[in-house]
Amino acid sequence: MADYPALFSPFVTGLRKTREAIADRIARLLGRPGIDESLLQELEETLIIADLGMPTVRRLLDAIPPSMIDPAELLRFLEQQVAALLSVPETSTTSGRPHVVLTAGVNGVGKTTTIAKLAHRATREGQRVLLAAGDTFRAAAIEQLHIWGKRAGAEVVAHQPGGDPAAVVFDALQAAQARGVDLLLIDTAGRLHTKKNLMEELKKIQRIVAKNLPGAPHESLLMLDATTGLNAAVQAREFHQAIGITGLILTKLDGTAKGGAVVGIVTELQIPVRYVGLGEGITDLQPFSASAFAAALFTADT
Ligand SMILES: Nc1nc2c(ncn2[C@@H]2O[C@H](COP(=O)(O)OP(=O)(O)OP(=O)(O)O)[C@@H](O)[C@H]2O)c(=O)[nH]1
Ligand SMILES: [Mg+2]
Repeated sequence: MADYPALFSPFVTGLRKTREAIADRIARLLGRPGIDESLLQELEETLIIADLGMPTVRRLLDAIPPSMIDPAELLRFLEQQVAALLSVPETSTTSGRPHVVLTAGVNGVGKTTTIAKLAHRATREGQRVLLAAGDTFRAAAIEQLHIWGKRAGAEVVAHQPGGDPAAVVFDALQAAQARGVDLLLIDTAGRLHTKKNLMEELKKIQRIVAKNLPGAPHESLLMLDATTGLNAAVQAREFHQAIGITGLILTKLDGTAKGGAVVGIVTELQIPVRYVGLGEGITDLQPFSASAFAAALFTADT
């Protein structure tokens, strides 16, 4: 399988830990003379180790054509199936100028870092980018956004710590329109999906945006920490119910052996993954590719 284009994909690097956890097993499967019960059992264990989750694992195993006899063919089949599962239909995101992106997620998942990465990508393309410091909870959060803004070449609109995030967002929207900004990224405080008042606050932010710029927010992105594995799906369901998530960003994929959880999460939620975070640096963000991801998961040797 050495001629896989995926070998050159950043997903191979990003999925290193996940791949290390299953690569030996994949190689062993490939070395088998044919497909039998014990191979299928080993395959099941391998997929569970990668954290695809039982429903997805069952679904994949059930889809294997009984006539299939070659293990290499089987792995290619699985790769295609996983790529198909990850290719959920695009959500209806609109565009506008400024293009407004609301971000959300539980504490510490990597929202602010990811906003910096997104800002960096956009400024490098020549876009004018504004960041709204909607996390007014901690003074450090505002300071952090200023630092990232400088690095990314983006402007920042912030209020005093403890202020109303919706008011910051209102000001940022005005500023974005007045200054001819292309992209407005709204940072928000981390919040547990179980805290009703904090979820209401998020809804309020979204309402303020919609009221002041029809059609916005154009995207509501949920950041999920990939190291949480399949548990992230629980958070996603609640956030989706509150604000209607248009896309997912899986952060810290570099730090987990549970990268396969992405398959389970996407299959369950039917929300597309837009980007994955592959490190702490400002350039460590990659647009998600279902086929590259699936290939990286099932390629034994690099
Ligand atoms: N390895 C790795 N670390 C990451 C990635 N993304 C973010 N981090 C780290 O995760 C930690 C938290 O990142 P933040 O961006 O502050 O997370 P946050 O969601 O804004 O946190 P709160 O605002 O406190 O809820 C930092 O140490 C980041 O460097 C990633 O893709 N890979
Ligand atoms: Mg933050």
